[in-house]
Amino acid sequence: MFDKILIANRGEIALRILRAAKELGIATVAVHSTADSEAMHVKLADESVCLGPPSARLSYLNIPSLLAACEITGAEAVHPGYGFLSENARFAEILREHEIGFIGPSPEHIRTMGDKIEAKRTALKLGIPCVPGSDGAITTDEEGLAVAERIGFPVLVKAASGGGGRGMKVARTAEDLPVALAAARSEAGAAFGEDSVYLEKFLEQPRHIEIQILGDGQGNAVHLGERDCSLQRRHQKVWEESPSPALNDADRARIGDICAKAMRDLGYSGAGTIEFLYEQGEFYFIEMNTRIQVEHPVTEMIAGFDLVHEQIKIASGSPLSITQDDVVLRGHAIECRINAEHPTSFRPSPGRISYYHPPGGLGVRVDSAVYAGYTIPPNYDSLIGKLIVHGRTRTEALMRLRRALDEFIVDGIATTLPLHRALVRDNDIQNGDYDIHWLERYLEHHSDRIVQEG
Ligand code: MV4
Repeated sequence: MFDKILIANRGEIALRILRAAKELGIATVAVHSTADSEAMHVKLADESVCLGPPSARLSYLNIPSLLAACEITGAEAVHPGYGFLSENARFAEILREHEIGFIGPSPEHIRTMGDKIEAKRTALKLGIPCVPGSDGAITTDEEGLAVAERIGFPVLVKAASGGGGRGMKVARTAEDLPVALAAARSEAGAAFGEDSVYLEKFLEQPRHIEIQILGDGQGNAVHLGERDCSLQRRHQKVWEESPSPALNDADRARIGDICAKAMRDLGYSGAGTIEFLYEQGEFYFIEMNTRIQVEHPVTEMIAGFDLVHEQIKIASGSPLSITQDDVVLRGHAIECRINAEHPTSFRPSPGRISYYHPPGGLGVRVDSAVYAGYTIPPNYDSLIGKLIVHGRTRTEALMRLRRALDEFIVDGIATTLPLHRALVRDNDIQNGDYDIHWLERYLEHHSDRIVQEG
């Protein structure tokens, strides 16, 4: 096991990783920008190193500074958290060249899954069901038309290097297709500097359901059920839950076993998430994330074990300590993301938190790094905390969530708490009756009321 690790992140996830390391008896090194000198992850770590100025490019993404921080402190491995360098294959490779551990999968697996075309080809080969579409990149309008006619309209043009929905265009007819191809290509080129595109059948009203997996790269892999992340706005998740209100036990076992077997065959090492669209009883692979995700606590609450502990143990060379039979999913968990944003316009609201009172009690977990008197800097993601509740049933989880949201006080800045207080009271949400487009439609109709009642 490692004696000391460096956490190349900030905010709630840096704290989350610190806690896991401390429980395993591992010393911790925090890194920070000059904007984060007063941040909680710096206060709670055993040591800290300032990486550079506020701009992420010059601090949290600064690989030479991170290597120097490892060298100075003697950290044996780096946990990248999510975002920042977590899915940068080159970073994982550089650490390997310097004989520093990377708490995550191999650079090869990160690279494969980072290229959406390569990821899909790999998924297909591993027996994971995919959305019908092109076999690889589309280079001409004629090629695109041939694929579209084979799979049927509407089709979706996607960027191979894509992420966050950028470079995605729908074509409803053959006439739309050349325009969609050109638009997706130019958007992808501008955003990612790489303009390969591919084609898929467009699914009109799916849910977003993802499977959590753990592999040890030594022939073992398990799945930990699914998370339903359909409640999103502009590709930012807002509310996640497990189990999905849409799945039955047979569906879960079927897709879970497919994913676990695929990860064994791939020799995947670490935590990962296989993302699917789910429509009319069928799963369609879209992407794989090779990192710990923001919403991982939802899985932890029903599985009852610590995913970051597992990540650290796997990276240090231990085989998985659990088999699929040891995975028992109990009850229901829901996570609400609390952002320093206006609750309906989602305009960022950095600034000083004048008063802070998180909820507590049975089945309530708050993962956050803020405190009363803390000033949220304007330079980073606006996530300031996550409220996760657990109950024996979905109904119990919803009642507990309503109570916990009503207790939660964050004064001095705008937050998305009022949105969550409205969502937990909504009929469709209570019935589990929502898809990936539900939240944006809801916001069109209910924004005034959310602001008034919040
Ligand atoms: C799709 C789709 C419909 N059909 N693929 C959006 C981002 C990227 N991760 C995948 N995305 C989608 N892919 C096919 N073939 C609809 C979306 C999509 C979406 C997916 C998950 C969660 C929210 C979404 C919002 C809009 C579009």
